[in-house]
Amino acid sequence: MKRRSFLGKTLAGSVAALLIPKAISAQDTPFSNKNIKTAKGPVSICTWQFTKANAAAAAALESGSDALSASIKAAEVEELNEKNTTVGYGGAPDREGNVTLDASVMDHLGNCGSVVAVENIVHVAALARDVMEKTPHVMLAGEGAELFAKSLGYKHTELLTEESKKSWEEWAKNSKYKPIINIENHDTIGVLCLDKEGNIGGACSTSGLGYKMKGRVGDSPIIGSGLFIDNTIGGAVATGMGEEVVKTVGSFLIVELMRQGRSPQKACDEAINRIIEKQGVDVDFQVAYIAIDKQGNVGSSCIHKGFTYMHYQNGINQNFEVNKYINS
Ligand code: SD4
Repeated sequence: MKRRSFLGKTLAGSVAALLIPKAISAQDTPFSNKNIKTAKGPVSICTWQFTKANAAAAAALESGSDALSASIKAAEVEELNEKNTTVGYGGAPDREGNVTLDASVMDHLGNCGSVVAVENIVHVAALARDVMEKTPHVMLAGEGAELFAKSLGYKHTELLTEESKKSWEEWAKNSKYKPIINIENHDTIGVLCLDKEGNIGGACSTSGLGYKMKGRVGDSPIIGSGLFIDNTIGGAVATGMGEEVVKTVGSFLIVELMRQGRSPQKACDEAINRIIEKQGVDVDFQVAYIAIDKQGNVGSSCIHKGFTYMHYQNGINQNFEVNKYINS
């Protein structure tokens, strides 16, 4: 059997090892649900260095918000951030110049909702929740999702900013279609929260691949791929090349591996390993996962160096760099 070694995380700042999230010391012993003790304080984690977004989730959790509402608060920060070209307003368009957004949410009861290829609506994570709560369905796509949003009073917003239009026009000069998600060009927000009640909820929001084919859908709105939560076990969320996440049903896989006794860290490593085993280590795309268990232990793994995530607990909101996965 191959021994997988993962170099763990180094703090992006110069904070002592004591502050490293518990994932590193998490045990890999199988556990039975009745023995689970939840973390003392609430925990929120999110992909990338979205400090403000994670702080928004943390503030909500500290004031008693449920995990799903807090996760959506974090997603909303990035959906409004026009500098983030992979989420919401200012997101990169498809190759025809249309910005289309994907999002999903899941709560502690196992309910979920998602929206796919939505235009003209900024807050698609909240919209995914509305699909979950106000319709008998799980997914709404395209125009139907937009009409539903408008029927609820969501405002019409032109999502293509001057800046992203300029970049797209530049790209369109050659319109070379090579959709690659590497280290530099993606910033999807995936959030997982553990609230004061010990419940887990999460959200994921993205504009997907920049200059994608019209109609292309990634992993983010696919429950089990971009996001999955089982409140008795934990949750996971993905960022990176969605096609590879979908092929391995990554987030569901991580939660199931945690159910079998793996720590969030080992479960994330294994999900990355499933991709690398098929594709080799020299792939030019990036995939990264973050995961949390019922006790508040967290883990994260990615194919290439360059991925970071935010972790909040007990008043400390920090960014952690994840070393690239090493299979030895
Ligand atoms: C997708 N996973 O649509 C998303 C892209 C992404 O940061 O994560 N970008 O495939």
